[in-house]
Amino acid sequence: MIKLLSVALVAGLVFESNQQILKPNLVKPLPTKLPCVYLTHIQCWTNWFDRDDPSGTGDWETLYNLRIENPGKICPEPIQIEATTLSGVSVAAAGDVIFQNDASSGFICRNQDQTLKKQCNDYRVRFSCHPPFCGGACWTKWYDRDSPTGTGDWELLSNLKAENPGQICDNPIYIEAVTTDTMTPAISTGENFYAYNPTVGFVCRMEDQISGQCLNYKVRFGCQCP
Ligand SMILES: [Ca+2]
Ligand SMILES: [Ca+2]
Repeated sequence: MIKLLSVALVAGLVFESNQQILKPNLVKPLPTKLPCVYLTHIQCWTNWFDRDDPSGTGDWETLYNLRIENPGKICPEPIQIEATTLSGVSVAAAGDVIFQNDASSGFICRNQDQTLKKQCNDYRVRFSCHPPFCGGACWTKWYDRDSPTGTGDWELLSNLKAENPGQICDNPIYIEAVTTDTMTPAISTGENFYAYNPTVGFVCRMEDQISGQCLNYKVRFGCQCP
């Protein structure tokens, strides 16, 4: 669920002029040498893992063993761990004494630590991760090539690519535009945009505004992670 929410959060920044969200699966892979920033506020959960049961000394869901048994399925540096019983009951509600429960080493419930019964519950664990493990986008730096002094603020992808060779992927999947002074999202300024999509870029024309003026915007592009 969190993975879906995270993707929706990023995709929500992307609007064609007709407000349709672009599909990221139409994009070619990025050359690996392009500069890239991963947005660290994006997080996703791995699958649930249940490698052990409490019949021996306890329920050992250690990160070390999980990595060996599930190669590539857990990111190098998990941020959080979540453990529940196999039926979904939280650790706190299950009431067992837990020996270890952290994102750097995993989860252990030892039978010897339980006072009121002989065995731990059977637990499953999952870990939260950042991009690029989550998929999601790899972001360029911010660009502000124009100011709204002529006909408007023109931050076209074609111009930005020509002026910044090798910095922007061939087919960006997301675009984000904010004002240069207060970082206000473009969609919150109330101005009308002639273009605002990751294929064309961003344009605010004076003639489309009631005030006859545009704010100054900067843009960045989200590319498929290498
Ligand atoms: Ca288990
Ligand atoms: Ca600008």
